[in-house]
Amino acid sequence: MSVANGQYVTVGQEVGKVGSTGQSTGPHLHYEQEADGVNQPIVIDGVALRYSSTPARHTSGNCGGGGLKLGGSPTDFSGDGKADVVTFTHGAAADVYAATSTGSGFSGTTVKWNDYFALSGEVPSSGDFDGDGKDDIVTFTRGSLADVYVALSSGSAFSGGVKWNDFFAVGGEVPATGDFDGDGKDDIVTFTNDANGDAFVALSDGSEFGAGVKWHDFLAPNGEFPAVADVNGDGKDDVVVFTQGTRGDVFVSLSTGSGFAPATLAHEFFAPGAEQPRVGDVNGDGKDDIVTFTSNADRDVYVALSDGAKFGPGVKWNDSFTPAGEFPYVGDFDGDGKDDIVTFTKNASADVYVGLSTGSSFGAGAKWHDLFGLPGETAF
Ligand SMILES: [Ca+2]
Ligand SMILES: [Ca+2]
Ligand SMILES: [Ca+2]
Ligand SMILES: [Ca+2]
Repeated sequence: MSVANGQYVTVGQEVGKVGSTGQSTGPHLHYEQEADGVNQPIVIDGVALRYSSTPARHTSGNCGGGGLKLGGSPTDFSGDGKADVVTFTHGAAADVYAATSTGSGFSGTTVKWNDYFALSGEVPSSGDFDGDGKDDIVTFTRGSLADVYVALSSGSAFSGGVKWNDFFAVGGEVPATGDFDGDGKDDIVTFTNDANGDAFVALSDGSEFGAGVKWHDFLAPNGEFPAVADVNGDGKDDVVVFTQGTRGDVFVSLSTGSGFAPATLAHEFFAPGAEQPRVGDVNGDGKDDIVTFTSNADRDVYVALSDGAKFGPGVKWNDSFTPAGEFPYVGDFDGDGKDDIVTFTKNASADVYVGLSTGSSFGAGAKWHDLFGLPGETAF
């Protein structure tokens, strides 16, 4: 904090800096304005901030999924070739709702797929861990327990959570999923994301994840943003690292099937600052590309296509998609082989918009669902 308790402040004065402490998963600042215990409207840089829906706490709601380093994961829970969406309520209920794609919308507003999974503070993700063609869900407790639970998809529900690893992604590490050995079953990776920059992988055997093995000893250090993608299209998932900040460098570390090769610079200025980087094969050539959402008043979406080793120039594929505060993601929602974009507004109306890929641009956002991914939930 930049000011003392009880200090008088004026418009334009710095009251605190963004940081990452406690249970947080990314830089953010808790901020609230109260008068006699009642929340007052907050506007910062012309953007109105909402409050959490939890009545016992008056906390700004800008600390939700936006801080999570979720770069992309498979979400075809029904196994029909079209990506679906899922939301984790966390809190006491810890419910999981999924809405499946019809190719032109998401259906199933209130279809609960699991009623106790991914408690508050845990990091959920998705992948096909048993290799049956239907994507499953995983949750990383992190902290000192560092347990990993999987709930397999039946195509219309997720099973009860089963512990697949009992020591992986410790403390505030950044976990992700991908098929790193190319056997058709998605595995897990965790980045210590600190000065050590270690990356550990635990391979799936279809019913559990093996012990974590160090696959790289300096990848995505110091809060950089790691994502998992098959950049060279060989069937083994690789790691893409966005340094963000003022450099905006992008590094790629290819999977050898048993380790990650030395990282190479693959793009020189992409997803700088607080932009939201993602990965996916947006032109359908079998090689995963990089996407960034400026997530500001410009609402721009830029793409850089993979040539198998590097990413080409950044090109604007949509100029009005994701304003600040929303959570964008990537998936092939219409099943044409080209990954599309989705955004969860994460406000009171909790709308979900999709922009379909033409192979060289994303179409205008169309509302595919009108109440999904409420404030405080993790939806992707
Ligand atoms: Ca695998
Ligand atoms: Ca690869
Ligand atoms: Ca591609
Ligand atoms: Ca598509």
